[in-house]
Amino acid sequence: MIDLNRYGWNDKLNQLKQESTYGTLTHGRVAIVHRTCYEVVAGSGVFRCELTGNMMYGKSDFELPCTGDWVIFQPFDEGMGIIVDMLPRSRTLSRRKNGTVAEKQAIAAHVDKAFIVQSLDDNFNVRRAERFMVQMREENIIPVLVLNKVDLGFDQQKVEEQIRHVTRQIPVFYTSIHESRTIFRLREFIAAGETVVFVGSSGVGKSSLVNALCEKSVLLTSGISQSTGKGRHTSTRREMVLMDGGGVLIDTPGVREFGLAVDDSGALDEILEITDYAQSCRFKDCEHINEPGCAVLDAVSRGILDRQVYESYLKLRRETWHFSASEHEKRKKEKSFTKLVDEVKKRKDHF
Ligand SMILES: Nc1nc2c(ncn2[C@@H]2O[C@H](COP(=O)(O)OP(=O)(O)OP(=O)(O)O)[C@@H](O)[C@H]2O)c(=O)[nH]1
Ligand SMILES: [Mg+2]
Ligand SMILES: [Zn+2]
Repeated sequence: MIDLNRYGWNDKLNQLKQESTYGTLTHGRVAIVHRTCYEVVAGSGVFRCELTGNMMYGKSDFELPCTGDWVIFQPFDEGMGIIVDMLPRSRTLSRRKNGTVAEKQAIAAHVDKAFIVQSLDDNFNVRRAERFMVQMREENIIPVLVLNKVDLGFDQQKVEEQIRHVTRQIPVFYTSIHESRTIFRLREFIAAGETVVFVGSSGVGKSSLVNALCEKSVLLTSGISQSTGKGRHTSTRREMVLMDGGGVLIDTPGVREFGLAVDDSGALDEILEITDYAQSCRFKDCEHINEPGCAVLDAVSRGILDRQVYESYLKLRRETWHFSASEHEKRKKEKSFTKLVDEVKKRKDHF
């Protein structure tokens, strides 16, 4: 028997299940998404499940189950099942799909915390961290910055200077898989039943950190494998594992680019601390570009607000505007299309 509470199951989810037409069937959490099937952890074991046609029909990629989703399924054979429903999502980590303007891709659902992992070598980049922070804040996921590979040595003062504004907003951890003390502190920060997703570039040590936290090799890393003597494994899928003593960890493959899928820049203003100043701008609709009496520009010129943070803000804001404008445009088109179909139907009925 598997205790699903350890996987984050709770009263609220149970309530949602009761509201489903299939409330009496088995529920479970998606651990891995394969091309055509889903590995689902349920009370009586792990099942390989497929979707019913109904679940697939007319759905965008975003609406199909992703890692971390809670689903309801009908077991039909030893370890096999058919997914018939998915519980409503909350706190879904998504990003803009590569090569699209406004298409969202779901990465992990029902997430409590996100560990934004960077390694303290060339990979360290505060602008990239800000980008992740904005996305997390938008979804009400708690962002946490994890600076890994401290054992390699780095200029601590320089790093601290660059992340000062980040430190004011979110927790920051310095870690190394070779220093158990740092792993211990990170583990303490993950409560039982809590879901943590790991994001960041390839090679920063996401899978290694998951293994270190679990105190065993549950995931392949690009380290040298002791059994084969070969190295260079880069993660290719999102995978959910359980940490001893509670905590659900979701590892993700490193991404080159993380396009924002943010619909309103409120989260951005807040996390980059623009709101603090914007309240004092002369005009309510001030865009903080060249307006007279702009308190944000004033803060920049007085050196209270770091110019690089301000520039990063403008850049990210442009991106969120672009995303939400295109999304609204898309919705409008869909609506007018539905209307057209309805009219055609009505006309048909008429004849
Ligand atoms: N020195 C040092 N090396 C580390 C540390 N953490 C991970 N590594 C090494 O960094 C390399 C990459 O680690 P992975 O865990 O595979 O990185 P990843 O972030 O999962 O990479 P992708 O799966 O490609 O996204 C491996 O060779 C690890 O052994 C650390 O704290 N210190
Ligand atoms: Mg990995
Ligand atoms: Zn302003």
